[in-house]
Amino acid sequence: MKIFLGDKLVDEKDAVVSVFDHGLLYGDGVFEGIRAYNGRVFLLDEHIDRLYDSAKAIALDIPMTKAELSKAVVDTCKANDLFDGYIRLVITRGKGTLGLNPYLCKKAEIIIIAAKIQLYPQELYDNGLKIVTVGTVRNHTEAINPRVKSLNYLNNVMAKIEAINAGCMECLMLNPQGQVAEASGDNVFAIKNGMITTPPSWCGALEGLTRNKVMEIARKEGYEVREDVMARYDLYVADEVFLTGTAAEIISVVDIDKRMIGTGKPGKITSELSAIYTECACSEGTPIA
Ligand code: PXG
Repeated sequence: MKIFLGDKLVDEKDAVVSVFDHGLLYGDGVFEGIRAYNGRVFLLDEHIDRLYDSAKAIALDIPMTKAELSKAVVDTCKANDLFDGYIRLVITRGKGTLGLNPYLCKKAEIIIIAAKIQLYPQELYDNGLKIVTVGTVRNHTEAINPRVKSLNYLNNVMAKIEAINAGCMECLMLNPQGQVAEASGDNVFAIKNGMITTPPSWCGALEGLTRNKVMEIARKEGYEVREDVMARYDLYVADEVFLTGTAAEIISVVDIDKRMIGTGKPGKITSELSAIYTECACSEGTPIA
């Protein structure tokens, strides 16, 4: 496998970073998870824009232009003959000292891995996911804003641990006010009487690109779509609940905290949106070859 590291493609065995890299020492950095479908990188410009916004929010200078970085992503796919897969784009603060001070890190490190991902088995797409609310509260927006896709994912990892310990593969995270934020690695939507609702990002959700695409598709299909404060109650009594993410795509939730959602089967509107999403993903994007 070829990995993009710093400013060039190298063999996987040579793709090593310093133990003094602040990405490792402090989770100091930002990242994107990107998908390629059918020889195209889906939503590449949107991912690059979000990455630069995340970097700006943590005062991290990415030592490349957006155009150069986009080209590096496409080149990494090409070098690995990856036309369908998952791309992890990571920017760390770079090599520094053992102290926190990020200003002592001379140059941010750029890492691009083009590989495969499968989060959930097909069975769960067919039958839906069971989730629980976890005690780990989503980061306060003035601690680390969840809109920053940072390398510091312990908040999400702690939530995931609780989910798995409870026999679930995903979970529901609330913000410090007790409002619905998102799942550990996905955004959450509810549908009630044909109205589609998802929490606004200020409630502690990453502004997911799958989320944005699904909102765009749903509006085009004539559905009313709102970003609104949500309580767990709104999810419990919804007709349909689903999660969205680059890796997971769209997956139905059929059980939350032992409340059956809707009929207990993936819902009609979710399936309709999911089919259109797949169509878009397979036909739009930046060509690799
Ligand atoms: N919320 C969070 C906290 C995420 O990490 C999403 C929402 C969905 O955003 P996009 O832009 O992908 O629609 C994410 C991204 C995993 C894993 O292993 C999940 C993500 C990233 C990295 C790993 O579950 N999801």
